[in-house]
Amino acid sequence: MATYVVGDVQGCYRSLRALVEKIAPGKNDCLVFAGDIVNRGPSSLEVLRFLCDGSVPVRCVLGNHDLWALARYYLKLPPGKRDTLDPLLEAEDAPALFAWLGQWPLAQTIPSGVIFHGGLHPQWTTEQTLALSAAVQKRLSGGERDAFLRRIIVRDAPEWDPALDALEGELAAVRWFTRARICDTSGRMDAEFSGSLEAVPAGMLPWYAVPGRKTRGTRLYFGHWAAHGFLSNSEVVALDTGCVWGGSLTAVRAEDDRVFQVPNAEA
Ligand SMILES: [Mn+2]
Repeated sequence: MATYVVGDVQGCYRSLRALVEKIAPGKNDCLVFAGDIVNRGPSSLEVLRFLCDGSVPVRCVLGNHDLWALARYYLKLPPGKRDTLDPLLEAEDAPALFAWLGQWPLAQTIPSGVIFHGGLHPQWTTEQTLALSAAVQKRLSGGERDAFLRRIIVRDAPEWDPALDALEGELAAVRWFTRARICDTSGRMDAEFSGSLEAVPAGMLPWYAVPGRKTRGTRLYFGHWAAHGFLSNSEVVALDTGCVWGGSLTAVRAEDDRVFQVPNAEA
């Protein structure tokens, strides 16, 4: 009954298969993906088919690229720069694959903590984090899905504020869950920065390092920040090791922190 938490796959199917072979999960084990399972890499279609086919028990949280893929499919949008989603969008089983992808929340509980793709606002409690994720999951599974996706991709979400109404609050939450890396001590995020820890500008810090962060005490697992690199301590586990950029694909076993890692196997 082990839980393996896996970093950003981004369409790297051969690397994913190599990692799963290394883990050799039993049928009572579960792989939990930290989001961005598709795009940029060569084989998003094969990745989704593999995760969807039920041979390995899988759970996911959505990343920015997953939301972008959902938006491209349901809103019939043209490709963004460096998109590699066309074979997936044009597949005959695309309806089932996108229905599967669109079912996942932005954050979920695993036995040792909480997993999400990007970051959490320092003022959110763990309970509030899961409630915001559930609200967005509901929005994405209902009649407002397309209108909500359209708002997400124009990237006009406000800064998080507890006084925001439900819709604006959920949009601010999506931005945090899927795009956060750094912010200032008041929780204003810079969603464009993607550099290393050494390159974090003065006055900014990793979202998890903000003093007084209210999720302290819950172990947090996240991806999205390839230049950050792997980190595992009592508070956070950073899982994006840049597989799609020629790095490696990493998983951590929640029960004992054992690390499983394979080099990029796409070429
Ligand atoms: Mn990402």
